[in-house]
Order: sequence, then structure tokens, then C-alpha cells
Amino acid sequence: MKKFLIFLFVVLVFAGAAFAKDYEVNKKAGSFDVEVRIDKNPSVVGDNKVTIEIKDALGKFVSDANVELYYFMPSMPSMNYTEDARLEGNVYNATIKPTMGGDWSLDVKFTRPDKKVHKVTFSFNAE
Ligand SMILES: [Cu+2]
Repeated sequence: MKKFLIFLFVVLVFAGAAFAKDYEVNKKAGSFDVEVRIDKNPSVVGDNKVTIEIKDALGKFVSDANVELYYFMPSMPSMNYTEDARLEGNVYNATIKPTMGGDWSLDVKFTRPDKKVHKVTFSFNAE
């Protein structure tokens, strides 16, 4: 019984840690690594802080890009919003404001001084 309780405790601690964690997804855009973090998981109807980290093929932070977020509900494409991200240190920050609960799609579009446009698509859930 004692062993089982310890096991249960460990499971609950890990489950709690998993739920408390930020939403975090990594994707490739050509040779770039794009990481998106949202400060809430699931996101909420209202303000959610998004942090975007872009690294080049050498693993260096890309801090000369123009980063724009476009998010919409795939089931209701008329629900769509655009948000510019601001460079703060090595990362880009923005606030997204889903207007209802459900599944959302998030495009991170970034343009570098060479004018090339890169895009990565993520999905997230709002409650
Ligand atoms: Cu909707």
C-alpha cells in the first residue's frame, strides 16, 4: 500500500508539472528553427502572451526579422486576426486574443532583410 501511494504521488506530481507547463512547439521553416511558446495551456479567451524564438542553421538567434502572427479558427475562417511581434532581447513577443474557445491555427510569418518570407503553422486550443 505504501509503495502504491508513493507511486500515485509521483504520477500526480508529474501530471501536475505537465499541466502547469507552457504550451511549447518547435517547427522548421526551411533551415530555421522556430519555437513558439504560449504562456497558458490551453490558451484562454482573452490575452495570451506568445514568445517566438527563431534560430538559423548555425543555432544563432535571428533578431533582424519582421515577425507577424496570423491566427484564425479553421472551422470559422472569418474569425481571423493579425498581430505584429516585437523584438525583446533575442525573442519576439506578441499578445494573441482568441475570441472564443476551440481549435485555432497560428501562422508565424517572418521576413528577413533579404525580403524572403518564411512561414510556419502551429495549432493551439483555447478554452
Ligand atoms: Cu469561432
